Amino acid sequence: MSNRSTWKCRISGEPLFPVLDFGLQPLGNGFLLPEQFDKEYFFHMQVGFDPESKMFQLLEQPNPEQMFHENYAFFSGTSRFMAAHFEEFANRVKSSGCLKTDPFVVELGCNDGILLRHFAKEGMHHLGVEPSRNVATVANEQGVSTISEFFTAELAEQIVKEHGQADAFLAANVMCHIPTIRNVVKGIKTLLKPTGVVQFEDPYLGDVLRKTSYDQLYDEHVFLFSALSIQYLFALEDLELIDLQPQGTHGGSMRYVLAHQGAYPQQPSVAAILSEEKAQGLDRLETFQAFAQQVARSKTELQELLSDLKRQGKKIAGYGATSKSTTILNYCGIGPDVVDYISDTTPIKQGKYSPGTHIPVQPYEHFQQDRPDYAVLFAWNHQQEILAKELGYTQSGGQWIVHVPQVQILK
Ligand code: DWN
Repeated sequence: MSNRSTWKCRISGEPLFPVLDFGLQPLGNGFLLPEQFDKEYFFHMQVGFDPESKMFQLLEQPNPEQMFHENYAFFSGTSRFMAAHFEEFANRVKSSGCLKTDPFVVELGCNDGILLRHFAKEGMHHLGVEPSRNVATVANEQGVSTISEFFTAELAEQIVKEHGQADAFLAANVMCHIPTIRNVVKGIKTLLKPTGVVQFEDPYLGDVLRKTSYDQLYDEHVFLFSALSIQYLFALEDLELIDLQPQGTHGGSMRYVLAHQGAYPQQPSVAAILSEEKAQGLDRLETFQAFAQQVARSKTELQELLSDLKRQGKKIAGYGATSKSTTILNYCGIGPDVVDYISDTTPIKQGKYSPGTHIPVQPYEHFQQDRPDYAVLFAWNHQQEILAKELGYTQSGGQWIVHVPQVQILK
């Protein structure tokens, strides 16, 4: 898969080079009931690279309305560690000096208000923009003023008319979901005060390649960003990187800090990380072709490990019905004959079945009583928090399987 395709880069308009093919995939968060199995939606998930914009992206993506709606299954508040992370994020913004007199803070994709509530509780002028109506309702109930809309350049003009320009534009795990990101960046430029600062974070391409965490690719993640690709994208609207802050969340993320060209000095982190990325080859097609081979190897290793355990008669469950697990289960062909059920604490997922491979999702209490021989840690990005919580399971002989950074049974 290395010839240019008819698919075009969403940033530069150049033809994409396809590098990965995951076959037919359902919606990552499309947990469903048996009566919905026969009309389940699938799309051909392929991933390509554009050497011009340096953007790594899905070729095809389902419509946003199909993915983000009134039954969206992911609530940010399910992890205590993430709640602490967002408090730290809010404190960093507050102490960064970008919030001037009577500041206005906007967050794109504020989910249940996990970040914005730290501004709301101080009575700060704020606005959340969240397309999934059910999570937007939770945010409003928490005192976070939220409108349920998709953010666009047109909406940005409307917000400026009603609220004025913003001192801070924030987003966490959102920007990489938006296929029309060029329009969003245009909106950010309109919305941002001359002294305003953009701060957003997303899973980081450099970590995905280093850890073979290919499960960060699913319908919702249309892009996996690097600093190189973000630099290219925002330069189209005369916005520039002023800082880069690597994060440990979601298995390795990057916080991108940007402002209008020339408004702030550039921190040394920018030059340092851009040059690390060139050394890692994030600007070269060959790097992504090598990644595709790592992904194929990881698939074989996971299939072999699970088949071997099944041959020994072991009981295997999944832990965390993550969006990421949808890619692994469908790509590796793992169904309920291998993984009996997936434990998850999110009520909206419980009693449903995993997208595509139809493994039952059970409440956490089921896992606590059942104690399977092995648990596949699909929520591997929360490993530290989960292993601390599950000391009892581990001490009673339960074993953990992870596929990141390599397929293994944890010692
Ligand atoms: O970008 C996105 C990220 C931020 O969140 C979205 N596209 C969708 C979602 O991705 P995900 O589902 O892969 O995220 P998580 O945070 O890895 O999901 C964790 C899942 O595991 C949740 O369903 C909750 C569950 N969980 C659990 O059952 N017990 C989580 C923890 C920490 C636990 O102890």
